[in-house]
Amino acid sequence: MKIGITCYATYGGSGIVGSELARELVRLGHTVHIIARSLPTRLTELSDDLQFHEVEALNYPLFEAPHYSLALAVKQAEVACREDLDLLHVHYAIPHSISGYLAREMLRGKHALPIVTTLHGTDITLVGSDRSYLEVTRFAIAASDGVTAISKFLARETCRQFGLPDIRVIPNFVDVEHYVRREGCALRWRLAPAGEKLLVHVSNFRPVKRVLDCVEIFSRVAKQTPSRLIMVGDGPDAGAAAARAAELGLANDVVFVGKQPRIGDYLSIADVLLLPSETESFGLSALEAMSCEVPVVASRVGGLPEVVDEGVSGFLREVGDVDAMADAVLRIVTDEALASSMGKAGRRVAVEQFTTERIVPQYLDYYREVIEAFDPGCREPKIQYVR
Ligand code: GMT
Repeated sequence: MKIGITCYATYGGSGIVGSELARELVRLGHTVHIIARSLPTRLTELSDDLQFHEVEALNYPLFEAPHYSLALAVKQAEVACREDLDLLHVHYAIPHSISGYLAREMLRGKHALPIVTTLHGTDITLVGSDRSYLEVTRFAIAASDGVTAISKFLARETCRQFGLPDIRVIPNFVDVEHYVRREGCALRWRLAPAGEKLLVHVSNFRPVKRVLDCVEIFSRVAKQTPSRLIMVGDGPDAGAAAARAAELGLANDVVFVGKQPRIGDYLSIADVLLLPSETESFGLSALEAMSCEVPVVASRVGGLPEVVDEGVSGFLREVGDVDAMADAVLRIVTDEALASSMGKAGRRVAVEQFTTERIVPQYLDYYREVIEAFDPGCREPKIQYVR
C-alpha cells in the first residue's frame, strides 16, 4: 500500500507512534509518505519507500500566526495525488483530522483518499473537550472514514463525550528488540557513580505530566536511600521542576538531560520509571520502560491500568499522592527480588501483548477494511453520532 502519515514532529507520544508505525510499514514492504511540519525526531533513515514532505505555511502580516492546518491540507492533497496514496492516516485529531478532511474534499472526483484518524489522548481529554474545539473535534471524528483509539479508556471516553457508537482500539506498541535491559553500561556509571538507585521520568514536561510531583516523590525517596532522579525531555514545566529541586537542596541529584533522541538508553538502565500524570490515555513511556524490565510507579488514571498491572509490573497510586508514590518506589528499590519480579512481569506483558509485530498488522487490516468500504461519491458523514 501507499500510505500518507501526518503526525506532530516534536516530542510527544503521538509523533513517536506515527514514526514507529511508518518505519514498520516500510519494513513490511509498504511505501510511506510522512507529511508534517518537520521531520519527526525518531525518523532519521529516509529512503525511496519512506519519504518526508515538509509543510511550509506562509506567514502573511495579516495573519496572527501561519495557517498550519490549511497548508497541511494542501500538502496532503498534493502528495496524495502525486504519489497515488491509497489512504491518509492522521495522528492526533486537532487539526490533522480536519486538514485530512479538507484534502479529501479538495480531491473529490480526482483521487479517492480515505482518512483514518488515530486519537491519542489530550486531543480528546483536554483539547477536544474544551468548548473552543469540541464541535470541530466531533465533526473531524464523524467525517473520518475510520477512527482508532490507543486504549480502551480513550475509546470509551471519546464515545461518551461525542455520542459515538464505538471506536476501534489499536493499542500502542514497542520494539522489544530495541527496548531491552542493559546492565553495567557507561551511562549508568556516569549517572550513578556511587551505585545510587536511578529513578527516571520521560515526558514533554507539560502540566498534565505533573513533573513537580516527580521531584516531590524523589525528595522523599532520597531521604531513605541513595538515589538520583533523571529527567528526560523538556517543556514548559522543566524550569519549575529544576527550581523546586534546588529549593529542596537536591540540585545535584536531580539531573535534567533535556530532549534525547535515544530514550531507550535511559530506560534500559533505570530502577524505576515515574509517571505521576494528571491524565494518561496510554503511557507509552511506561510500556517502553516495561520492555526494559523497569517497574513503573504511576497514577491510577486513564489507560495506565491497561498497561501497568498493579502490584505485578508496578504500582498505581492516586493522582498527586506523592507520599504513596514515594512509598511504592521505596518498596521497589529496597527489595531486589520484588524489583526483579516486577521487571520481568513488565517485560512479559510487553512481549506478549504489545509488540510491533503484533499491533502493526492490526493497522494494516484496518486500512484494508476502510479502503474497501470507501465510497468516493458519498458526502454523508462516515460515522454517526448522537448529540
Ligand atoms: O499529551 C501528551 O502528553 C502528548 C500526547 C501526544 O499525542 O503526543 O500523548 C498521548 O499519546 C501518547 C501516544 O499514544 C500516549 O502514550 C499518551 O498517554 C498520551 N498522553 C496523554 O493522554 C496525556
